[in-house]
Amino acid sequence: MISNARILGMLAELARLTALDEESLQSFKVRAYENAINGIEGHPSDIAGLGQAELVKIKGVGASIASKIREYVETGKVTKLEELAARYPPRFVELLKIPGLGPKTLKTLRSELGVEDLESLKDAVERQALRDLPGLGKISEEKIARSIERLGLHGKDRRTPIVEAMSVAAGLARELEGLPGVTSATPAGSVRRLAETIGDIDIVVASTDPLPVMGAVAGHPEVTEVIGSGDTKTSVLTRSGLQVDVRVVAPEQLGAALVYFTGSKAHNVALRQRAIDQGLLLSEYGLFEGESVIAAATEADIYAALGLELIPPPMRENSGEIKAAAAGDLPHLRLEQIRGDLHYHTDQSGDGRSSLEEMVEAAASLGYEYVAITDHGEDLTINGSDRTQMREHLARIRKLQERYPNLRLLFGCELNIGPSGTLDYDPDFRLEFDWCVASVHSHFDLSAEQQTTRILRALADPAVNAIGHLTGRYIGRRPGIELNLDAVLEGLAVSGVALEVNGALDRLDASAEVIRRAVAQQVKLVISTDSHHTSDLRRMAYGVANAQRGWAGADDVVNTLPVDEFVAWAGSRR
Ligand code: DGT
Ligand code: CA
Ligand code: CA
Ligand code: ZN
Repeated sequence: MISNARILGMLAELARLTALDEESLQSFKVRAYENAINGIEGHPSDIAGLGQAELVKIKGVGASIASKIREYVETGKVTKLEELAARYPPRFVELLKIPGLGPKTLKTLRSELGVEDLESLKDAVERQALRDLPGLGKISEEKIARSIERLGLHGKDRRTPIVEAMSVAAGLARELEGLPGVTSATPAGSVRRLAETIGDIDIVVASTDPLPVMGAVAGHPEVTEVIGSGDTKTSVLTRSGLQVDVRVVAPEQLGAALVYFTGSKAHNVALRQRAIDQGLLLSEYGLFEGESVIAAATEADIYAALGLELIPPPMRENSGEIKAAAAGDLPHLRLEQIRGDLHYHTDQSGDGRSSLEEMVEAAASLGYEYVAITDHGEDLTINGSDRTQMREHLARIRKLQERYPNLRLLFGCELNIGPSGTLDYDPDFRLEFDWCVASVHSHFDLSAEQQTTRILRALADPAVNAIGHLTGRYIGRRPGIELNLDAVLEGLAVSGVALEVNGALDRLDASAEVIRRAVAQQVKLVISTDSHHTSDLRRMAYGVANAQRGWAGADDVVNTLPVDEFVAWAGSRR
């Protein structure tokens, strides 16, 4: 069965190529694809089995898109997409990721300078050929040159941001799980450890029958090239240029294979040494004493046989976790311990895509005890709400609260931190909110000193409970603001303002490194999804994983608190 994720990938590709073709990211057709994507993301079940008439009932899906979905499900292809892909090969489309290069500019570069891929673009930049083209100039040329460097798009060590790799890995694993003989398919390697960027995707499949898995991977419609294949291992390249290694292992050896292929390599080496010190041998097939198997089926068995607590994958970087696990000192944090989400937009925000009612229902269905609705404040002009709008919004939240006796709705706001650390509204109005997260959304180029002063001033405000996405980075696309981190962490620790662990995979902000330093300085953390759509709620799992990667335990995380304690804590600075 074709997953919704794959259909969404097909539509996103259509949107991207159509934008290129029509030289506009805003054309009617592009928006139609985006609306369909929104609608399908919100759809609760698989849509591959739906007919034309049922498909058009999904919000945002019209007749033309519905028939493309049917074509894709029935034939594995979409004629329109094939046509566009022939004119715009992946190596050309990839250039769209470079900030400053829109569809219009790209078309000009292609027709005027023969730019077809990154190599020819770099040549053109080096020849200083861009500056003489209409609409470009010297400044744009330099900006594009810097973007190319920053993206690291060139060469063999090109790494892919986790947000892209995760969706490919998770989608493929889900499809492989549907094959005969397969008992599980798990993304391993750096994806499972939640590294920020990914070299290649590794998937470990447990099955009694490797053959159908090998066939499905090599013949996958997203695969453009098979790099290598054997009885139990296949390596392929996807349409977007990602390498995927799939390995099939016997179900009774799954634990050993997962430990091995999850890595990191440095963690494996240290683990193997520990085995040797105990007179044992650890391999991808199991933990052995001579010829006999000591442990192999589960990861927990292997770690236990080595005298260790089970180490969560995000911590497996050989940075002290083996020693801590041996001493029983690992921090403990599980997704199930999270009792509420505290960064949460509705369509009250210009960029929110689900209604208040939908968002609250989604939080309730996860069993949360509390949720803070944090739509943008008035300073974010297109997206924000003024006082009157916020008061009306509050009235709707209070009314809705009556229907949810077991879910506390907090009236919140995402305040915008201005360039000098000022916040939206005035001090009294800000205190009307139950919960505020304050974040940077602009002025990324100020000096580290200015940014530090800016954040410290914002967190001194008594209405502020947390600092959202601390650096404002987008992994692989935009570097974060520079900061004096020690000063900021100390400010947080002293004021009792929490540091947000933002679960959006393109942000992962604060980074694991910053989280680890924050935990060491006893800064409180809040793990949030920054949801703009009901389908974003699943980011909580990534937030928890990144907090684990930063060695956070449940005690460090305020949204593990029961509702009354949490509300008391949130109000304590007011
Ligand atoms: P990546 O792909 O560069 O983002 O990073 P990983 O960690 O996914 O590395 P990858 O794909 O080369 O290998 C997957 C896992 O396989 C790795 O995390 C640990 C294991 N592995 C690979 N090569 C070695 C090795 O030479 N020795 C040991 N002990 N383990 C290895
Ligand atoms: Ca890998
Ligand atoms: Ca690999
Ligand atoms: Zn937000």
